[in-house]
Amino acid sequence: MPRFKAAMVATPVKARFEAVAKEDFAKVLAILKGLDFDGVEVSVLEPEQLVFSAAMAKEYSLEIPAVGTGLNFLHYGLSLTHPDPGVRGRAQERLKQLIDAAARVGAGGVIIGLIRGRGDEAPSLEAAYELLKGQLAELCAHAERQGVRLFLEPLNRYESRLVNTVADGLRLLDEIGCGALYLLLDTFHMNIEERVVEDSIRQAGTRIGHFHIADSNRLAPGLGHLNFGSILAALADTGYTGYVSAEVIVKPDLETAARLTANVLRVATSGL
Ligand code: LER
Ligand code: MN
Repeated sequence: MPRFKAAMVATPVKARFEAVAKEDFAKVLAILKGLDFDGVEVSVLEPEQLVFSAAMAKEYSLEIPAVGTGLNFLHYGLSLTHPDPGVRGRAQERLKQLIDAAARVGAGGVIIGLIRGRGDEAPSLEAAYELLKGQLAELCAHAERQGVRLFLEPLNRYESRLVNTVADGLRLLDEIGCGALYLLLDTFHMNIEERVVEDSIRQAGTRIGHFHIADSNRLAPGLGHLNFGSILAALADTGYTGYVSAEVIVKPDLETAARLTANVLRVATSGL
């Protein structure tokens, strides 16, 4: 039996983000289904796009393990830590709408990635951190009521100064103390920020709610220099049996990127 479920990040939107499958959504679903994937992670702007994606994914019997929200920052500038309370409020509102939509369509969780902001918009990093804590506490209470999980993703320093490492993420989870808040670990960011990727995965342990896989250069696994045998062995050691979702630059083409992901999951987990 496979150890983890397989997904790939895709979007029905003309996204300003490169590590996502942007081809015709039906084509993406057909390719993933053909390669025996279990789910498709969707990156959206509006809740309606999630509802639409979920209806299509259902036709291919694919689950939606997580909903990416960072496009709302990249396209609309919505940030949970923006100095303007109006912008912060709109970010909060959009996330609540996406949590509600995730509950309706049975998606696994909602991602807090870039929508937290870069950390340099508020008067100080400390002020941004405090804003983030308050916003996440409110969002998590809402998510808990809706039966949806929130996935806080440590991001590398070039994308945000707020929560770069697993240790940062665990600290914030402890400070907030909300049962619906989990970590999303991403091997691309971890390769930049962690001392030993495998040690950090073990440290995160049961608080891992979702997992992004990409090679060192953010291409599909196998096209860079990360050791997915030891990374996925560390993930298995935590008892994690959820989704491993490829968030990769789709090169040389979608079918190859998806096939490489499926292969690495099969090979790296065959002895586990
Ligand atoms: C999103 O999952 C992610 O990893 C970020 O790099 C988005 O900017
Ligand atoms: Mn990611």
